[in-house]
Amino acid sequence: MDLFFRQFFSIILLFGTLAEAKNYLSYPEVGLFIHKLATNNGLDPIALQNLFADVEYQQTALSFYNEDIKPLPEKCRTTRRGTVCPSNAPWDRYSHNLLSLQSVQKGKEYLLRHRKSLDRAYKQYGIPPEYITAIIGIESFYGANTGQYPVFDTLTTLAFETNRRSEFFRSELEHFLILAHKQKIDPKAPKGSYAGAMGLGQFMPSNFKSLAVDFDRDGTINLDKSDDAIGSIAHYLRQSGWLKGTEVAIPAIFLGTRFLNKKVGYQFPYKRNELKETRPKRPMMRYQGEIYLVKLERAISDELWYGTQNFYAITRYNHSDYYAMAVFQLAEMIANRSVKQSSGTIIVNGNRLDGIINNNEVVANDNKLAGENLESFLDAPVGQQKIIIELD
Ligand SMILES: [Ca+2]
Repeated sequence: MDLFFRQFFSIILLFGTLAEAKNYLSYPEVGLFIHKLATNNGLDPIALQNLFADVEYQQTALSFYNEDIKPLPEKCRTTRRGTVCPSNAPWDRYSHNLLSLQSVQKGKEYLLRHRKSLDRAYKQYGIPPEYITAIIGIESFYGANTGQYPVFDTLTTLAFETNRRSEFFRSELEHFLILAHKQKIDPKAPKGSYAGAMGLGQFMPSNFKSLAVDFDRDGTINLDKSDDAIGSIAHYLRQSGWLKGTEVAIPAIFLGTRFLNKKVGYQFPYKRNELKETRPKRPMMRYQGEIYLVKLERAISDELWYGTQNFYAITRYNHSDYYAMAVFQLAEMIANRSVKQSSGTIIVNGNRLDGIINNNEVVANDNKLAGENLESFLDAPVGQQKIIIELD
């Protein structure tokens, strides 16, 4: 699994068909790569040379992993109230399409349609149906788009052109060619995402062997079919340490507009007593383990969340905090639980402050508040703070 910025999908559709033939045999690393596969895995070097001599260079796929190429901004639209431009803040941009009303609605329909298989996966692996559904929704829009990119050409482009994940993609290309050799399929045939991932859950070639399961027991693993995809995603999350019946993320409070006090993300687990500057908005009922701070950069201020071990498990599917947060929020919305907070007013000791509550955190424009009240605010037991939040 890798990054799937579905909000850039329109760009893919725009440029996805533009392909340029390229001979990768002129790259010295490709010669070594072929030699290694022939020597270690018994693949035919002549067949491999023919493959690499004629590759459709995948420029759009590459743009997602080479930061010099920026995605096109979304267009503003004119309404009766004036011109409305979408927020260009990182989380707003990332989540815009992934968490659309349409995506939530399709998710509810998918969950109902595949209830039996999803319930069986929950019994066997402990992963709630809405989470498996949300992953299928984000990865392939519930099976409607499993990718139109030629997997071999895409992985070759990403493996040998300059980009930040080229080493990863070189390993995936190796897995892919060995898989094709063993299953006796033409490497040029499979289609996938711009990262070379395949099926409803967008499994990368390296994950097939150890994590994909034949959940409908028909003798083959077909990740283009819902049953096998559902079982395989559940198996993947279970193997990544998912704890049955435990929260995934809860909103947290901090004072100020930007959270800069601590390192954030799945790489940095914290014990509860290390988190003095923040406070969960409600008690965590079923989880005592380490906490991951998840920061969502939004237009006016940052949102902060506490992620649990289950949040971390989702990042094993795709190594991105935003990805895991999108899965969490989509799953919760599919299950009719709210992840959004209201805007409102802050009242401190009876005084109305010029501030906003942007989603899940208190934001005050009055800096005095931070100096005078932050400690007592955060040290008070939940529900007894002197700051009263009025929600509209
Ligand atoms: Ca099967």
